[in-house]
Amino acid sequence: MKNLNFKQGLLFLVSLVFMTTSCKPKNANNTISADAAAKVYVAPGKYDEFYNFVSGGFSGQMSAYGLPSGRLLRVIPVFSVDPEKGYGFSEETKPMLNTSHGFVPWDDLHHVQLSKTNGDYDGKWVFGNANNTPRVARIDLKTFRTAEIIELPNSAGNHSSPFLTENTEYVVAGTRFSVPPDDVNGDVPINTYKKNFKGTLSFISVKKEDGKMELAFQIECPGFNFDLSRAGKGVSHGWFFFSCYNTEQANTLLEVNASQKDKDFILAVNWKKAEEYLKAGKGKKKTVRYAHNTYNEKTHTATSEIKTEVIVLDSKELKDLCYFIPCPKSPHGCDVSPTGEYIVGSGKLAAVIPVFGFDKMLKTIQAKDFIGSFEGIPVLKYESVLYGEVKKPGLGPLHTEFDNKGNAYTSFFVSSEVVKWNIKDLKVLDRASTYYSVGHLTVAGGDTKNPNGKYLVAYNKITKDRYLPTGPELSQSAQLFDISGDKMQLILDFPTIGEPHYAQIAPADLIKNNSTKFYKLDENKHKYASIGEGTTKVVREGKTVHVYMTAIRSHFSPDNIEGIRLGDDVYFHVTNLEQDWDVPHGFGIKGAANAELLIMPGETQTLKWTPDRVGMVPIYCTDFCSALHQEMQGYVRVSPAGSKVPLSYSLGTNMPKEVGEEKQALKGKDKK
Ligand code: K7E
Ligand code: CUA
Repeated sequence: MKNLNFKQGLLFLVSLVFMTTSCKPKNANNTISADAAAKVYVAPGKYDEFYNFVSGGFSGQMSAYGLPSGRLLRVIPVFSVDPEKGYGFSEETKPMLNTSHGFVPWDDLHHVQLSKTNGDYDGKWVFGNANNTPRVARIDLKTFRTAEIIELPNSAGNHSSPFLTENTEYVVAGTRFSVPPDDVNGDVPINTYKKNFKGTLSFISVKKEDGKMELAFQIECPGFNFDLSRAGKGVSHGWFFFSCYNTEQANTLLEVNASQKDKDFILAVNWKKAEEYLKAGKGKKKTVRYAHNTYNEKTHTATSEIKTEVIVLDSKELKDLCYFIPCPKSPHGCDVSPTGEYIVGSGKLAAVIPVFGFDKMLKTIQAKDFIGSFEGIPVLKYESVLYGEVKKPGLGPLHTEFDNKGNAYTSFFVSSEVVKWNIKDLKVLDRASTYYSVGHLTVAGGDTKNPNGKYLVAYNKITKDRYLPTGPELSQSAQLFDISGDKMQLILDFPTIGEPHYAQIAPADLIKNNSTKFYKLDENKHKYASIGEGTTKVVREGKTVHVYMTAIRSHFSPDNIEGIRLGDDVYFHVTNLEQDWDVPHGFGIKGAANAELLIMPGETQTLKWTPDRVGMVPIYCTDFCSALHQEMQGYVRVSPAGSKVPLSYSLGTNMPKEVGEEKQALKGKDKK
């Protein structure tokens, strides 16, 4: 090798590698990929075994995939407008995106949580968080639509959210950014963080029957960054755990200044105790402003209400409510094992994974084994609460989920891998590379009392070289692992919508049979619904025109409208008269500055249109609905302001004169 130059050396190496690979049994690779392919193959016409609900990150949406196929089933619009569904464009859905700041058309959704009963998914709802303008949404899994959104006052950057207690008693949300509370003057110097900034935890109650959310109470905590959280379950039911960083309380260059301390905290909150304090009237009413938006399925219309009050419990004054558990190096994930016995903190910069014992925590509290207090909250002794540390797990631990065999799986961003370890003896059992830089991971049922195991999905941040290039931005990626054996096996890559953070996997059987197939026309209580073509009409109220329109294969009623004038605002209220599964109609009108509509069977949706010129304006159905879909069209005639053209509308009767005359001639009546 001595006299080989660099290039030759490289060639030599390459050919060596080539030789070794080509010496392998010819179809070793094929066997592995054939095996993997068989595992993810869902034959045409067959359903997937699981639903995978995936957060869309900066897209503000959520999406539903089938597993193991990785097929995208639906993007569910939540915190961003969605032209595919008309969400945030139709008059009915606009109020869903209303906030105390007005209409917010785009947010950032990081975490999804399926509703639970007795610690297991019940298939009713899935919740999501808006990170930017703090909100929590509830999506109904009968319709896969956002049914409710509640804004959170005293919060900024709703990251530690939405996490649920084991019977969906509460959806909990911790603020990422601490800020001065809403009811005090926030016009203070930024460097008064320590004095003026507070961290707020919100507890949203969820009604068992219909999922209706209310902001039950908030707990005011010291000013830190709250990052993630999990409810206790089983033995630890009644408690909530939040990871905190920036306990240094830095207000600038956090990258350096919030990484000073050896340990930050996990905040343990006794929410049963909070309920007692609330009952005893220990909460203080605070004046705030937040929007609470609800979609009504009978009127097919959302309403937005601004609320002005919240009850706040003060962690400084109320004893036995909050405790700090020291946790190494800026913890991110904070996950609770299926039995509720263990709390796993994942310090982004730590070399170990600390596992805390819930019973040890209780004993430490009882023995008052504190190392001090922070703004009135006792700080427990790390060694006393610690069950043990997972040694040399990897670099940059982020999140942990659990299987049904007593194992935990932690994602490592920096070393780009998933590491499997045993909860009891804390030994590392297996590691699998991800491509690349995994953030969240999820195991089927991985945060429940009874995980399904079987599959794990890693959600990766960087995907250079995994897919065909698509310009400067590449698709984010999910990677599916079979975890049923001792070793994790990568069996599928699939691209995702937006940037996935957390996701959950639920058995399809929990959800699929409850799916709404269409809305019943006789239950349609929309103010402008037309139940049947006989009730369609066009009504002028000054400069506002309401078009009561219907759509059925394959025409609109009416399909000829005249007498619209410049200066009018026209509202097309289109009712889809179909009563069958999967027969939506669309509605588009030339020049509509707002949007189009997509109307589900039995539903009424409204498009506001303001004509901007005189002339002939076509309308048509945008969703291919029958062999004569292309015939599903009509015209609106726009006349100048002040025109004398009378308002008229019709379907099938507005014929040319000659045709009319011919018809009459055929009947033998000659009027001439
Ligand atoms: Cu780790 Cu926002 Cu849950 Cu992303 S967060 S990865
Ligand atoms: Cu209706 Cu196409």
